[in-house]
Amino acid sequence: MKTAKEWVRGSRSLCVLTGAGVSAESGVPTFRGEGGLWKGRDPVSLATPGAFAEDPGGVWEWYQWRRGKIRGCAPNPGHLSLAAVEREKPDFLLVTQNVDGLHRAAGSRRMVEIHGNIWIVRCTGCGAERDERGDFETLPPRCGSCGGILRPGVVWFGEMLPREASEAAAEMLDRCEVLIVAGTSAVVAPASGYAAAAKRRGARVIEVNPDETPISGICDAVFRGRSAELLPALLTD
Ligand code: BJW
Ligand code: ZN
Repeated sequence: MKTAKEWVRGSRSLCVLTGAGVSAESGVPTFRGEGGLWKGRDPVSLATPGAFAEDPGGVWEWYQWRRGKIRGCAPNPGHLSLAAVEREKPDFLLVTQNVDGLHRAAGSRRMVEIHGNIWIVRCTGCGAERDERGDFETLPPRCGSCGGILRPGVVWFGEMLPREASEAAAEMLDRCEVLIVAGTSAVVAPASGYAAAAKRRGARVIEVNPDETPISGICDAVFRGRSAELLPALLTD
């Protein structure tokens, strides 16, 4: 831990990739593993354009359940330590796969949400987007201007990542000296390749996760445990 802290402290350019595990201790369910099921369905099978086309109301029901859960969740010390370290680094980017908005709530600003945000709704008819935190009268909700079906502003399997966010992430992976990968199972592309990309460019890669993942083997340091404890220990304590 002492050496890894020195890498982090000594870096001018720091990138952090986060996944659902970082919000686990805030009470947000992860996708894979224990407690991941929703009404007996695999959440990953719901995060597809096909599932939405077939049953938009059912998929929205899942998103409403998640939005309800997230509404009651607050950032944990892991989120807060990331917001704090951002203020100390000349070059910093937080790349999150999370859609829950907890990094922003914690104060992170130099951040990209590569899988979108669960509070954004987008019209499948006219493309209009807005931040909508309230409930809907009907599911699926409809667009006020064109009557089209609204969808959550997230990225499903088979869809492209938001261009600006993925470009910012790619540029940062090219130049960062240290990459911390926290709370992700590292199985979903393209984020699953970010550790290898940074490593090829000479960055030190540090993993924070209670479990082994497909990227563990290429990491320069691995910390097995919870991010709400380990991120503050690594970044700010
Ligand atoms: C803790 C902890 C604690 C627990 N502290 N840690 C074949 C067909 C079609 C597509 C593909 C294909 N083969 C490959 C693809 C590409 C596809 C992909 O990767 N699929 C693989 C799964 C096979 N990717 C895409 O489609 C992406 N787009 C793309 O690539 O475009 C180009 C392209 C298009 C078409 C074909 C080919 C290329 C888009 C991916 C979008 C992912 N979307 C989701 C849903 C978002 C919306 C929503 O929230 O509903 O994003 S899926 C879901 O997984 C979500 C997450 O962001 C993402 C990653 O999950 P994450 O964050 O890693 O969470 P978990 O639950 O998996 O892991 C939690 C971890 O935390 C675990 O490791 C725990 O140990 C740990 N943990 N407690 C620290 N306290
Ligand atoms: Zn519309």
